[in-house]
Amino acid sequence: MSQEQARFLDEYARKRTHYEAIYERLLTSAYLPCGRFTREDVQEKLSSLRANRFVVAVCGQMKAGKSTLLNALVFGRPVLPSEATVTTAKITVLQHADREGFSVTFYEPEEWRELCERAERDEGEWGRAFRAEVDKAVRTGAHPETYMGRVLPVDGYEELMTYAATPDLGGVLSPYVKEIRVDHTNEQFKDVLIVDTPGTEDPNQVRERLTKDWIKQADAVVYVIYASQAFNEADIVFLNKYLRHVPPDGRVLAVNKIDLATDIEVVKRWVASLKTHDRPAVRNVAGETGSMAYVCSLGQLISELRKRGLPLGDWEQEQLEILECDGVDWTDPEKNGFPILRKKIEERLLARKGAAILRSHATFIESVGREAVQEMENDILRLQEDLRLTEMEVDDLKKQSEAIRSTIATLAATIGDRRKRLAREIKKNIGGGETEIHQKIYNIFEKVRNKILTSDSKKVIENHLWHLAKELLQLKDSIAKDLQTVAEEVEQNIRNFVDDIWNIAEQNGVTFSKDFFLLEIDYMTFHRELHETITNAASVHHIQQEVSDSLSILDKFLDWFGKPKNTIGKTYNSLTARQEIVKELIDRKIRSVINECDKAIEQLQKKVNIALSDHAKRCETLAERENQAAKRRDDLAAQLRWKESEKAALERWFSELRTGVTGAAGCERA
Ligand SMILES: Nc1nc2c(ncn2[C@@H]2O[C@H](COP(=O)(O)OP(=O)(O)O)[C@@H](O)[C@H]2O)c(=O)[nH]1
Ligand SMILES: [Mg+2]
Repeated sequence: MSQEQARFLDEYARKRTHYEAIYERLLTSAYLPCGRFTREDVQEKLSSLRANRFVVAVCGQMKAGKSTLLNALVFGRPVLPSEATVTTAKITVLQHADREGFSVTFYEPEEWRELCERAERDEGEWGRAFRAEVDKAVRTGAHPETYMGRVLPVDGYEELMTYAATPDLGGVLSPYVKEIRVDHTNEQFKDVLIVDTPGTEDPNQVRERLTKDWIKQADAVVYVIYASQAFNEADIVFLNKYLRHVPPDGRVLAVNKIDLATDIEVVKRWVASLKTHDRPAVRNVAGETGSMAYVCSLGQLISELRKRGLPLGDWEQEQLEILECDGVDWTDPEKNGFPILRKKIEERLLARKGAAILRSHATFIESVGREAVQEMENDILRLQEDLRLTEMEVDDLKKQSEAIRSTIATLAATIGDRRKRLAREIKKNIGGGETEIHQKIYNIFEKVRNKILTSDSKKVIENHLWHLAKELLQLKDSIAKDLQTVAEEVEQNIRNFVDDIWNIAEQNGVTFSKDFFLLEIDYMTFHRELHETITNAASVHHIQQEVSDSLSILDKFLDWFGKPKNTIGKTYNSLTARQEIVKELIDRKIRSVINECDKAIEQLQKKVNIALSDHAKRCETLAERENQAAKRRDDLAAQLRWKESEKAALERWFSELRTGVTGAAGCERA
């Protein structure tokens, strides 16, 4: 292999690995699908790159030495059998594997039917032979139906002969076999499928079709010619018929058995003369002389056997003696032309397909890359826009909830304040009145008690009692008035309290829920009720009653005046008790007013709290939304960062790839 070829092979292997890595990365990345490319497309490309093999089709007339040439080239020992007859010839596919082995493929049922029909009609040698061999096979009990369409592994060369040799030599199943697969371990042909086709002008139309298919997909075709009859009619016909469509850089013409040519120079002159031949068909073929290799396959095969230290069998020994007859050492590669043949095959394979494979993958990867980058750019734009909107949303939500929070705080503070003030005021008004009233009652009673104890004039006592009665009546009025004032003040305070809430709410743009409006209606009801409570208390009906009760006690006291001292003492005590009752009664009234007020205010506070808690809930929802939006924003930002870095990586990656593409094209030119 030339240095250049070796370099290219290295380059090919390197790029192939590189592209495989790219496909793998694409498949594990989030780029796919992108544009018109799906994961499956990429997967398919990767499989094709992995499975990609060069195909070399070897053709030529029967006995031209195709199998011998391949044995020398690929195995270095005789592995491919020499088929003896046209019926038993098989298409043999050589492929690289971890270890050597064989398998056979039988004809498909339809192919077999087609063959049988054809053989029925064929009156020539092939038809007769085919029918005879099938009869023989059937007679041994090997019925075709058992085998058609199957692929069987073969255990060793001996068994292979059952399928490959002529029925005479034990190849009972040979007529049923369409194709033989041979696994070899020659690293040099790791990526190459080599097909040994049976001769040209094959009467077996199924086999001929398969041969044609192989030639069609071949990257290089090696046409083997028997030197001593080079370019006979059959060669000209085949070359014109099948190889015209194979580009010249895909063909190698191997002129074999040069040891048998009387004079190789005569052959070469003959080949050269073909260029000016009268027949265009011959001239066409002559155009190929540039890709000719003159070889002695047998010589090379023996040399390979020796190189491997394998013993020569009787047949090889015999052949060697024949080869040595003319005094030329055909086992010498310099003489047997194999290095040139090898080089030509490699050149054709690598130049034609190697670069094409790399180019096709590079182009594919570039298109995927372009679309991926494009898609990523679109994604990035979309993400940027999303991010902008989300950021705005976060800001807006934050502002909204801040406004509500501050409103609630202000309201809560004001309401708390107000409530305290209101409670203080009520206490002050009523509480103040309470001590005053007590004091007054105490004074009045005290005065009377003193008079009673110190005076002995009935007139004077009577007089004092009258005073007492008058003062009590006055007191009654004054209590009534006091309580009336308290009621008004309380009402005013509550009115202020509610107004405050409304004002603060209005100033802060708080919209209260429907509940809050209902609340206002409640306030009205509450006002009325409170007013009534206070007025009822202030009407001091009961106080009046008590006072008049006291007066009647005093009346009785007057009646009893002049009675023994102990009666006076009793009356005196009962007056004192009466004083306590009046005091207690007034106390109760006042306490109940204060309680009522407190209760009412507490209720009011509760309702305001409910309204505010609605607000607080709204605020919580807003905060939750803000959190979510912020999370979305962070996600978007992270995604955006990731996309941007991925895009940069992709671009870097594809720019490296472009350099690779230029490399492949360069190799192709080389
Ligand atoms: N003298 C000579 N005989 C050869 C050479 N190559 C092949 N043969 C013989 O030619 C015959 C046919 O070879 P084979 O490889 O089976 O031809 P195929 O039908 O084209 O596959 C065999 O007997 C080979 O030993 C060669 O280079 N020199
Ligand atoms: Mg053969």
